[in-house]
Amino acid sequence: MTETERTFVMVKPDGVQRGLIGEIVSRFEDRGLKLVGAKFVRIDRDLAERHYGEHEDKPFFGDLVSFITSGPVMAMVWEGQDAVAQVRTMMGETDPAESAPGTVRGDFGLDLGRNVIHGSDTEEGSNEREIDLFFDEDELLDYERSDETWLY
Ligand code: RTP
Ligand code: MG
Repeated sequence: MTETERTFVMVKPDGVQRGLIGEIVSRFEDRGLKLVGAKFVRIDRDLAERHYGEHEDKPFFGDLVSFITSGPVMAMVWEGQDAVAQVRTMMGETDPAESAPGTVRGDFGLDLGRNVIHGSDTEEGSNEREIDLFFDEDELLDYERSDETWLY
């Protein structure tokens, strides 16, 4: 049984610099997901370290925090049936070189660092944790689209 859920998505600094926000938003809209929150922000070091806290002992942690704080990001919350897994599928693999054409990273990613997009992973609670880090409750909008019969 599929479940309506929310997931946290971010166009990373490289995606913003390359003008890929619209392209990425379009893909999720076309897939039928619903945008329920969005903000264009520059992440500070504290938020970056909390967001990527699971990687704090990894050798790439310093570079990852520097990169994600290097310029503005487009932070979003998307809702739909199995939204977390759907977005992960549409993103591709962590390494663009291993990502299938048709995925965001397979089409636009350059390397492990500059991989354009972040999405919550499927680990239980990751999506809620990341949404809470970036958004207040009143910044997430409940609304009906014109045709809920044909979309989620
Ligand atoms: P993300 O969290 O950014 O959506 O990426 P992900 O789930 O696909 O991959 P994750 O394992 O969570 O890694 C987070 C980010 O760290 C960088 N990374 N570098 N040098 C390395 O071996 C390495 N491994 C991961 C990537 O930029 C990845 O997106
Ligand atoms: Mg991850």
